Amino acid sequence: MRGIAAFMLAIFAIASPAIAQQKVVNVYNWSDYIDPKVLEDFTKETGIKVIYDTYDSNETLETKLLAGKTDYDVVVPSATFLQRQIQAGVYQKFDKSKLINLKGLWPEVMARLAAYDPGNQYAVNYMWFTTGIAYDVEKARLRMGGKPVESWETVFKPENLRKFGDCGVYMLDSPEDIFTAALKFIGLNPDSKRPDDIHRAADTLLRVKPYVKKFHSSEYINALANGDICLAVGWAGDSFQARNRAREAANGVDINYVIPKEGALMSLDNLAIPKDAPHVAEAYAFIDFLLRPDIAARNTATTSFANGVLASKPFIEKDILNNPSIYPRDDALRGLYVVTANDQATQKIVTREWTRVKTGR
Ligand code: N2P
Repeated sequence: MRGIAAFMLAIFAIASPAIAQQKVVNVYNWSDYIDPKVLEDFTKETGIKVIYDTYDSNETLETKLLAGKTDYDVVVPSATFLQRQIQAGVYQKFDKSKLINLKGLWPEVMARLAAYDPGNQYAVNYMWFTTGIAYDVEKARLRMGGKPVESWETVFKPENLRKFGDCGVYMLDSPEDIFTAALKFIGLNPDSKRPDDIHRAADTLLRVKPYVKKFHSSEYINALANGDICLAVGWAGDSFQARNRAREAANGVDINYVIPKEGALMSLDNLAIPKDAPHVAEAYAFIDFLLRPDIAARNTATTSFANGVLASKPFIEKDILNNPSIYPRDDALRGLYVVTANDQATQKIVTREWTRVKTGR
């Protein structure tokens, strides 16, 4: 008996280094941006453990990527940031033979992404979406005298936003999303890089700032769902997550989201592998798993964001697929605007002006 025990122990001693070396992938993604069960299923199928960390701003991701080695294997930059980061040498080119599910990608979406990543060499689209206005249907009705929320005027005219001051307004803590909307509202090019224009966008915001409770890019989901706020400039999927959370809580809060009639920013969030990623094979396995049509559909079902896999459409529930604020129809798509990457000098001005908006200095 003792002999067998000793033998078993010896076997364990030999086997344990293999256990300690379990394969892992380090993923850094936006918060509220995946079905958590997808991560479990990936590990079940591949044996690769996912070490998962989240952020809620491109600036946070960029600061880490530019500071040097991160240990991340998969990150999810928005297209404009991706473009600047590609130029900074942050990413490795894809070996497309390692991604069999590339075939299901959405050609139009990848073509839009190619404006930032020519030839689609460094990234594939994960989700795409608009930045618009989320609001509490009943509280907005009372404050708008029955008129619909449909215009950036609700947000950027002080006399309008003022009416929402008492029930709470949040805005994304993201100059790209907010300055471009303000530029559109004042009739300037949302993609303007002119310092004067950026300054005017900041001034527009400073006029409505007294009615903004917080600039934050993830807390608005729960704040809307709980009834703590009644209006947010936010992202489409997050806004519908707020609606779903309120419905689950059956708390009487009804949230809607609108793409303003003047147009809205369309953004693309994309999967990329940093140049110094320690687990490249696992990164490919993870990205390929996310591109599997049934998996992409599950992530859309959980997050209410449109994904970049055209082949996932048959797996997506009709109420999401037919929601034009999530999957805009062709005519609405034409009304959306896109922006290009800021060079470093412009980005500095944007950061300075954004700080002026948030701190008043
Ligand atoms: C996820 C938000 C992702 C959209 N909650 C902004 N990149």
